[in-house]
Amino acid sequence: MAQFEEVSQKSAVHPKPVGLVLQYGTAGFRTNSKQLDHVMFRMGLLATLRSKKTKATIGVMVTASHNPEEDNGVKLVDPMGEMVTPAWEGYATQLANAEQEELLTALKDIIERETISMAQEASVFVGKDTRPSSDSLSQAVLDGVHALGGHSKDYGLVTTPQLHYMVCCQNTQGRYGEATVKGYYRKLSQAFIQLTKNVPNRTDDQKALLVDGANGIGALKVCEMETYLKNELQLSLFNDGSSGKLNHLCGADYVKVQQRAPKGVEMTAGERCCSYDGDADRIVYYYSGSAGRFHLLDGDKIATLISTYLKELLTQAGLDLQIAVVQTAYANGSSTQYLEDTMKVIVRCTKTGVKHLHHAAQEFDIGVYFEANGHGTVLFSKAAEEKIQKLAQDSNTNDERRRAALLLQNTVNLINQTVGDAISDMLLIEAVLAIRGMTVQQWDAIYTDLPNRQLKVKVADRRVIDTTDAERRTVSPAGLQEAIDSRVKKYRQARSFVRPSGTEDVVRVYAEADTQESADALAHEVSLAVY
Ligand code: NG1
Ligand code: ZN
Repeated sequence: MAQFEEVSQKSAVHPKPVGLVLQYGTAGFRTNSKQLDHVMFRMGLLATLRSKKTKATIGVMVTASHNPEEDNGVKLVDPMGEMVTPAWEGYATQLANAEQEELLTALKDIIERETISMAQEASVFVGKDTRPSSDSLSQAVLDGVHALGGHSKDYGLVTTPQLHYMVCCQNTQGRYGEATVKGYYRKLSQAFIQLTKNVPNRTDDQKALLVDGANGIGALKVCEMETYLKNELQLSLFNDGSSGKLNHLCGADYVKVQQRAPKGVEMTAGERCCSYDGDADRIVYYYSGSAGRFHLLDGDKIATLISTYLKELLTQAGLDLQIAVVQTAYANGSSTQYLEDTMKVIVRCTKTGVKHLHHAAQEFDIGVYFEANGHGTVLFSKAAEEKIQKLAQDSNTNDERRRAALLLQNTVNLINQTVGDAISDMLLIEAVLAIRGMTVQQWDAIYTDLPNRQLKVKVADRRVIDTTDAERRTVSPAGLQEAIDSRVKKYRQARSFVRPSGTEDVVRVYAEADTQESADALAHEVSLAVY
C-alpha cells in the first residue's frame, strides 16, 4: 500500500539506533534527547493509529517535564484528555523498539490486533515544551502523522495540561471549552474572576503571588494569561526562561525533593510563592517563616486545602455528594491521618503515576487526587456536575445554598479535569485562600508534616525490585522487606518504602519519622539495604 511505502521512506529519515531499547514508562518515553528522533516519528505513527481506532483526536506532547534540559520525552493523550490505555502503552514500546527493518511488521501487527480500518480519517494534536530539542522532535512526530496520512494540528509551545485540554475540548465538540489557547485562558480566568469577585476587601498583598516558572513553558504561558486575570492576581515571575536553564536549581521537583527555595526567587518572610515544573503540570507552594525557615506546602497540603473547601461548600449547598482524596505512598503520613480522622473523607492510596490516581478518583462523585510532588486535580462525575448546575440555577432555593452552588459551579469551570495543571491549580488555590480568608501560614497550620526524606539509589537492575500494596511493600528481592521493617522499627512514627522509578534509572527510597534526623538516618539505612 502507498501508505506503507511512505512510512518506509520517511522512517529512513528517522532511523533507530540499532539495539537501543526504551520503555514507555510512568510518563511515556523519557531519555536523552539525542536518542529520541525515531521514537517521536513512531509515536506520530502510533497516535495516528490510535486516532483511527478511537475515531477521535489524539494528542502527542513532547516534553520531559522536570528532567534536565538535555532530556526529552513523549506522551500520548487519549480522547478525553487522559493517558493511553496499558495495551497501547505496550504497542508504544513495541513500535519504539522495533529495529528499522521490522518497523512495518510491527505497525501492521498493531493494525491487525486492533482491527483498525486504515480508511478511517485520523487527527492528531501536537504540543511541545521549551527544550531546545523539542523543535525537531515535534517535527518528527508530525512526520510520523503525515506518513500515515493523518491530519495534524501543531499547537507549538504549550504546557502539557493545555494540550490535554485541547484534546478534550475537540472530542467533546466544545462542551468542555474551546480548543484554543485563548479559549483556555478565557475559561479559567472567567471562573477565577467569578469566584473572587465577591470576596470583601482583598488587599494587594493578598492578591500578590511569587511564581517560579522553572525556566520553562509554564513561565511563558502564565505571562500570556496575566492580562485575562484583570489584576485580580498580581504575579511576580521568576525563572522565566530569559537567562536560566530549564529546571536547574528551580522548579517544583527541585523545591519538593530538596525542601528548599529555588534559586532566583527573591522572597521576603511570609510571602506566598509557588513553583511549576518544566511542563507546568505540577505545582508546589512555600514561604519563608520566622528566622528564615523554609515551609513547603506540597501536593498533600494542596489536596487537603481543596477537599476541605469542597466539603464545606457541599455542606452549605446541602448536596449529598461523596468526596474522596486519592494519594500515593509518598503522601505524608500526617496528611492521610488528618484527612481520615479529622476531615472524615475517604482516602485511597494507589501506585505512583497519574493514570492510577486519575482512575481511582473517577470512582467518586468528587475525586481529589494529588501526588505529594504537586501533580493533581479534581474530578467531578457527570452526575455531580449536573446536580451542582441544577442547584446553581434553581431560583427557589435559599441564598446560602445558591451561593455555595454557584461557587461550586465556578470551581468546576476553573479546574482542568483532564490532568494536573499548575496554572489551573494555582488559580484554584488562590481562589480558595481568598474565599476562606486564609493566609499561607494558616493553610500550612492545618496539619504538621512528618519530617521526611527522599533518596535515589543507582543499582545494576532496578527491575529486580517488585512491589505490592500500592508500592508500600516489596515482594522481591527476598529479604528486602524484612530489612526495611527492621530498620523502620528503630524509629518513632516511622515509615519507609522503596520502588523502582518509572522515569529514571534509579530506585527511589522514601522515609518519614518524628524528626528530620531520624527520617534522614532511616532513608540512608534503607538505601544501604537496597544495594
Ligand atoms: P517515578 O520516576 O516513577 O518516581 C516520577 C514521580 C511521579 C510522577 C512521574 C511522572 C515521584 C516520587 N515520582 O515518577 O510521581 O509524577 O515522575 O512525571 O515524585
Ligand atoms: Zn511535569
